[in-house]
Amino acid sequence: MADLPIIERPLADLGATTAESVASRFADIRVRFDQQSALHATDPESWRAFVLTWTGRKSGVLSLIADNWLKPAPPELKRVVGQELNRLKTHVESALDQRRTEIEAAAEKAALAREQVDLSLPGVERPVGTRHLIRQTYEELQRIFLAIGFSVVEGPEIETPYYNFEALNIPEHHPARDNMDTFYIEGARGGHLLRTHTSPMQIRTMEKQQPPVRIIVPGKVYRRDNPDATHGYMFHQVEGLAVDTDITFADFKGTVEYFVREFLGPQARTRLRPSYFPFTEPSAEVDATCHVCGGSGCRICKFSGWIELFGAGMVNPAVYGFVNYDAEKLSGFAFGMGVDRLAMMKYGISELPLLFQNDVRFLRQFP
Ligand code: 2U9
Repeated sequence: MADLPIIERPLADLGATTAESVASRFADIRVRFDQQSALHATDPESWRAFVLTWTGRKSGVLSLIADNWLKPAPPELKRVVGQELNRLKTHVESALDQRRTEIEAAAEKAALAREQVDLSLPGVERPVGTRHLIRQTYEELQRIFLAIGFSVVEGPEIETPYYNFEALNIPEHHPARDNMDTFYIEGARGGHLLRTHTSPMQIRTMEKQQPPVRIIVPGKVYRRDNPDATHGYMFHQVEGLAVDTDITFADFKGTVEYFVREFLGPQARTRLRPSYFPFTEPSAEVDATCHVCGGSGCRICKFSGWIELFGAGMVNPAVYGFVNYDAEKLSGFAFGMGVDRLAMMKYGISELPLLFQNDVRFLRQFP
């Protein structure tokens, strides 16, 4: 690339037999170098090639001059050629150094420019997503109960009939046991099942812990329901249990009212409607004034003014027998909430499947 044929031949062939003529040969080389460096200085790629051309160990110009001019130079010229070559080397290397720093500086500047963030430019919106509504609702329920001394325990989704039914006072032949509602794993009724509520974990906790007990148990539960607008075969529950030596119905009612005010706002009023659950006695459905119409009646509350929130009741003493708790000395209350249902109610969602279809157009509405 240097197209410097003269360096292929010894100085003698070029008639450079005096110090002056040697110096002028070298001056030609230097001029050529300066010309070429100016030519190749623009883009890093050709510059690298240019550097190699001049400083290449094997066939670089400087090496060729050393091989063809210095080595064969007659003794009387050796020192002159040597000096000239060193001066040329110094010139070439300092020029290359200076150029390299300029190039690196330019590359650095270009990189900086490339990286330069023009803060005035609008940022690139990276959709970060949000916590799922079920998660948001669950965390709100957790906040409400942790604030009054409840702790959170979680348990296995695969349970035994004993913990999912028997220990909860749901005797053999109780309709809830019907495999209509329950997913049995080994097919045989005696086999394991997918829990239909998180209550088994309350039993497991009482087996391991002496009273007082104040826990909430969140988690997925499974029921063999035909999916429709408000039912799915898997949904999320939060159940709660408080057992101690002096818990009264008033404590139960007070806790329920505290929850409703925290969850729906201080204006929400509570109503307890008698109900039945095998594991609570007395049992109640807890209603709250409709959060849409404030109780005056609207489409959401089917013009009743009331919205059914969750089920609850005083723990049925029969349950204590399964966990060696002394029913004479202890009393407690429990509740069970469908988190999906509460989320739909709170965020005005009419279709349960919307919560699980991962349609960002839907999910994006709830920051
Ligand atoms: C023990 C003792 C009592 C948990 C309770 C309910 C009432 C209830 C339903 C609400 C909506 C299930 O998700 S849902 O379909 N649950 O209404 N659950 S009392 O009572 C217990 C639990 C454990 C040891």
